[in-house]
Amino acid sequence: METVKLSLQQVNDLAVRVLTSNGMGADHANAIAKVITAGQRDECHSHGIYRLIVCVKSLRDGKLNGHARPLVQDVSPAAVRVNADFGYSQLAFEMGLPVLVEKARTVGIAALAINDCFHFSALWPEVEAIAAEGLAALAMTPSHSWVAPAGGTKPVFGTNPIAFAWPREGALPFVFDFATSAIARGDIELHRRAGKEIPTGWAVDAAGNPTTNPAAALQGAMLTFGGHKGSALAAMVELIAGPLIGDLTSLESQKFDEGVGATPCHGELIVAFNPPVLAGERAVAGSRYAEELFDAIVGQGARLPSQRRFDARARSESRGVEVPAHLYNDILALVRD
Ligand code: NDP
Ligand code: PYC
Repeated sequence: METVKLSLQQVNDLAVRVLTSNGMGADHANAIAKVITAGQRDECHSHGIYRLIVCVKSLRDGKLNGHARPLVQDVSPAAVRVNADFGYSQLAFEMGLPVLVEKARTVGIAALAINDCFHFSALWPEVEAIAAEGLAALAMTPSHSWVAPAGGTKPVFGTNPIAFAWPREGALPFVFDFATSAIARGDIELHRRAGKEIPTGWAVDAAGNPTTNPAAALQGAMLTFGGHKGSALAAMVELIAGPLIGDLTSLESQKFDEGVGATPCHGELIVAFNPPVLAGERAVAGSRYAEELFDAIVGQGARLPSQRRFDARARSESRGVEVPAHLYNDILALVRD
């Protein structure tokens, strides 16, 4: 496959150029470029520069507010809300983060609810940003109704990711971040672009039959990971990152879209935990037990989640990234002069 080599700065500059030339405000474009560059750097291809295609579509279709002014509301000693004003979620997260961190440091546990946001990104940049402050973090968000419940064949849930980070002294944090569907929808879209089949178990076609055809999967229903267990977790994400914070489920987000095919628009829930407050004088022992847990995992040859990503990060930071030439050309074609 023909590829184009780019430095991380070039990826960032390209993302800003694509977004601002399509009418997005520079503050939003910079915040989005940061997470897209991080996705490409960490070889999370479903949430790297490929996402610019969907971002531009959403901007051009006029549903999204490219100049949104997020509003931060201090709701209670342990809760902050940011209304994203129907813009993308990144700027709202950046504005809510310091308030969330301050509250979690004081109270021990605090929640950031983001409302009315268009959401396309991976969640690990957010939980990692919280872990960098010495806090543990959990984040969840719905999407559009693309995923069938276990035992069914019709889409109800979003791909509903759950991300978690645990801060570690002198080491990169423990982080996982996965969709509650068998795979992110973006990965199925990338298979379709590349003309590759998908594995069985990811989706059914519109008639409810198992399929390995990505286009049929996108028109049918995706499946949850882990059968009824992933299905219950997907329902939990719908509830606590939807109605609990006064926002839409994936079914409602799909209706709001009105067939446009824009990025899903709904809410996001992010919770931060401060171990020294919650564990008190047991916090030092707690950190030791956590390290023993990680040692017991890697000590038998298993790997920690995010290790692949961190290895990719180190490579990309020294050598830059390789982007498929057809994807690079499609993205360049989005620039409006
Ligand atoms: P994957 O199935 O690729 O990976 C999920 C997690 O499992 C990662 O933390 C990964 O670490 C880890 N992992 C994978 N293999 C192993 C292994 N052998 N041992 C230990 N850990 C492992 O992710 P998904 O396709 O489910 O999701 C991809 C991304 O899509 C996520 O970042 C998610 O936030 C995003 N997404 C966003 C949505 C949104 O609405 N905004 C919706 C759905 C998904 P590693 O990365 O190091 O391999
Ligand atoms: O890949 O499933 C996905 C996804 C949905 C919204 C953003 N990413």
